[in-house]
Amino acid sequence: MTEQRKVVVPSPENSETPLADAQSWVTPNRLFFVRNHFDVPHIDVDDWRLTVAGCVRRELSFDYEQLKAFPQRSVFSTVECAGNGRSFLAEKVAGVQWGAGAVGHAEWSGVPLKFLIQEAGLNDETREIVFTAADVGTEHDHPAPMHFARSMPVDKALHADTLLALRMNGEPLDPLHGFPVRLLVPGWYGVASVKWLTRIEASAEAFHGYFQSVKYTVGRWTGRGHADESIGAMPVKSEIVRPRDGESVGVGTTRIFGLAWAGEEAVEAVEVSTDGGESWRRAEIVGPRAPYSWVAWEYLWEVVTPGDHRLLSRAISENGQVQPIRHDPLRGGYLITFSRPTTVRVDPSRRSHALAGDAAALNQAMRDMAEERSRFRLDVEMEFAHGAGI
Ligand SMILES: Nc1nc2c(c(=O)[nH]1)N[C@H]1C(S)=C(S)[C@@H](COP(=O)(O)O)O[C@H]1N2
Ligand SMILES: [Mo]
Repeated sequence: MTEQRKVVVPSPENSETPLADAQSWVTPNRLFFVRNHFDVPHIDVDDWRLTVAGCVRRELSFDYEQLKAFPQRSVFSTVECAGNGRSFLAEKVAGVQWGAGAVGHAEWSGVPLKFLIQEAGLNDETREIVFTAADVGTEHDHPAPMHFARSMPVDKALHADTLLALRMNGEPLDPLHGFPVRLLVPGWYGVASVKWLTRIEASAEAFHGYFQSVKYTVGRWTGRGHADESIGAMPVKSEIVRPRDGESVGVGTTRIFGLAWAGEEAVEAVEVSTDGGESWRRAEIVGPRAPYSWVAWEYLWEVVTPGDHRLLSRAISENGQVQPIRHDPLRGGYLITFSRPTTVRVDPSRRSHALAGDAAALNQAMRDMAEERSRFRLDVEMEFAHGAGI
C-alpha cells in the first residue's frame, strides 16, 4: 500500500489524512493529519517540564516521568482542523487550502487535566486556563515571535474527558503530534488541543492570544451588532469518502461509504441524497455511536439511469443539529461543514455489484479495538490517588 499523508504545505508540515483510503474506525498514527503553524520544536525530554501556575494555591512543575506515573484515562475522539475543507469554498479564503482530510479519529490516553489543576488548587477568581506551547514563530500579520498559546473556559478544562495526552492509539506521541504532552479537548476543533505543552496558567482575565482572537474566530450577529467569537466545539458534519468526486461507476448497486461526526455529541443519523438534494434516505451507521467519535456509514445505491448524478450526505446529531447545505459566510474560512456534492458518472456499459466490503471490515476492526480498549478504563470516574508521583 502506498498510503501516506497528503502534504498540503511541506514546511512546516501541514498534511492530510488520506481519507479516500480509510479502512478503519481509528486513524493510524502515521496517516493522521498534521497541522503545524511553526516548526516542530526541539524538546529534550530530560529538560522538559510542565508548569501549572497563575491563580492557584501552589505552583507545580512536573517532568515526563511524573506525568506517566499519574492515573491515566483513555478517550476516543475525532480531531478536525477548523479550516478543513477550505479549498472547497466558492469564494477563496486565505489560509492553508485544505481538502477534506484535515481530520482523524484516535484513542487518546493520558492524565485528566482536572487532576493536575486540582493538585494545584484553583482560586475562585479564575476565569480561564491558558495553555502555552514550546513552538515559536511569526505570522505575516504578527512579525514579533510568539509561542503557540490558547485558553479554555474552566468548565471544559475541568471536564473528566479533557486530557493531557501522552499516548495516541497506544503509542507515545510522535513529535509531529506534540511529544511529550499535548492537550486533548474532545469534541472541540483541533486548535484547542495544544501540542508540546509547557505551561498551564489559571487566569482571572480573558486571554486574547493570536490563535483565538486574530485567527480561529467566526462572526456572529448579537443584539448589539456583529461580534467575533473564538471557535470551540465542532458542529455536525459528514463526508462521502467513496465513490470519489468524478468517479465512474456501473449500473446496478454502488456502495456509498462515508464518515460523520458531531463534536461533543454523538451522531444520530446520516441521510443520503442521490438526486442533488431533492430527496433524502437514511444511510446505515456502522459500529458504535458515541460522543466525540466519528461514525462510519454506508448506503447501497441502486441506479439504472446512465449519466451524471449528484450525491450528497447530511448528518444529524443526537440533539437535533442538522448539517447545513450551504456555507454560512459569517464563518469565513472556518467551520466548513456544508454538504459538498460528489458527482458520479454512471456508465451504462458496466455493472456494479456492491458486496459486503467496507462495513464488514470496519466491524471487525471495531471488535478488535473494543478488546484493546480495556487498556485504560474509559467509562468509570477515576479515584485519584492523592499526591501520587509528586
Ligand atoms: N503547539 C501547537 N499546538 C497545536 C498547533 C500548533 O501549531 N502548535 N496546531 C493546532 C491545530 S490548528 C490543530 S488542527 C491541531 C492538529 O493536531 P495534529 O497535528 O496532531 O493533527 O493541533 C493544534 N495544536
Ligand atoms: Mo486547526
